[in-house]
Amino acid sequence: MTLVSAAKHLEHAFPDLPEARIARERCLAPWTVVLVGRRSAGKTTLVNQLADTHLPTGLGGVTSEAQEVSVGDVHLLDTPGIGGRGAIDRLMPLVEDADAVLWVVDGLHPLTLSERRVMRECLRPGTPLAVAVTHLDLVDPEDVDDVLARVSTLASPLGADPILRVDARAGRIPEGLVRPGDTSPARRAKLRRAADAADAALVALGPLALEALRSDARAIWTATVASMRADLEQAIDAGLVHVGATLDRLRGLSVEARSDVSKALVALPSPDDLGPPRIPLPPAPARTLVSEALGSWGGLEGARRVMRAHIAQWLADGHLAIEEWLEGSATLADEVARRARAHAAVAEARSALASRGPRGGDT
Ligand SMILES: Nc1nc2c(ncn2[C@@H]2O[C@H](COP(=O)(O)OP(=O)(O)O)[C@@H](O)[C@H]2O)c(=O)[nH]1
Ligand SMILES: [Mg+2]
Repeated sequence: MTLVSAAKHLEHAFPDLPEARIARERCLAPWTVVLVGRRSAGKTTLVNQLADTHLPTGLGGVTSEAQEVSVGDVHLLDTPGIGGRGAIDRLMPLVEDADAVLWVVDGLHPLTLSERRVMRECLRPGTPLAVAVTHLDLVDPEDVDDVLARVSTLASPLGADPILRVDARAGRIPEGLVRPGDTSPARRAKLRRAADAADAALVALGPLALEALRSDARAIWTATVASMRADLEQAIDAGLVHVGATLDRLRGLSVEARSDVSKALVALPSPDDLGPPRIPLPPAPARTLVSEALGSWGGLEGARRVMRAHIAQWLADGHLAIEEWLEGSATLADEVARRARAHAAVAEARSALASRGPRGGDT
């Protein structure tokens, strides 16, 4: 998976997460190619050639501050020349944030010690690095190959590829010079931060809405039935009801309890397609002469037993109804799927970041 598709995955999974959007935007943003090299190597001339601009060059036009110029989806950043004090401090932040670096090397002074030292300090490992060797028209044609060989020997250990001969003032600039691949460590670092933020956001979302809702709903139902049972037990203890009357009372109370529970459940934070659950009422007691007679003979203990059995059954029926109520919600099912996709997207983005070698190629 490319960096960009990893970023898109992340954003798709977290449409509401600004970090994911920012990472995607950064990964799709124009490439920043930073031109570095000694003063008068031909950086600004090269930028003018590539971007069809007229920035001042030569001795009268020494670049004193970094300047950005756009060429299609690439931003070229022209920089002051390496040389003098403070070059590392000036270049480091620019090079660190670069998607690619174009090292402009003056073929008349190919890769001085200070130039190589600055580059070694500033370059992040893995940053695509191309080298353009200029001024070769002023080099004795017999020495050109030696110059290029020297540049190759000294720049290759820093990861330079390709190393091309360029006349900055005329002719076409080879494409490969400013077209970095999908390899920028700066972008990878940004995407890694976005994946971390997405992970943190997933954790902050807490358990799935479904789980929280289920446990809240179960708690409300259990508490309602328990309080009803306590009321009935009180009535039985006070000798107010025998078996038959217990069942009547149970039914009356359960109508109230069911309506209370429905109100409480509908008020829970839940997707809006979740109407009230269909909690059944306890079955109506069979009223026969025999049961009436048994009821009045059963005494308080009999009333308690009957009441407990009915309540236990009703409690279980209610839990079942709540499960069905939750499972029937399309919005909740969507939320469950969305979370699963989000987890998968973060994992994919992470493996896309991990599966590429230091130079960015698939390993
Ligand atoms: N002969 C020759 N002159 C070049 C070449 N590249 C750049 N120059 C000249 O070198 C001078 C310095 O170029 P400039 O772009 O200002 O260098 P910078 O300091 O790296 O930005 C300018 O006068 C350019 O015209 C080249 O390949 N051959
Ligand atoms: Mg310049």
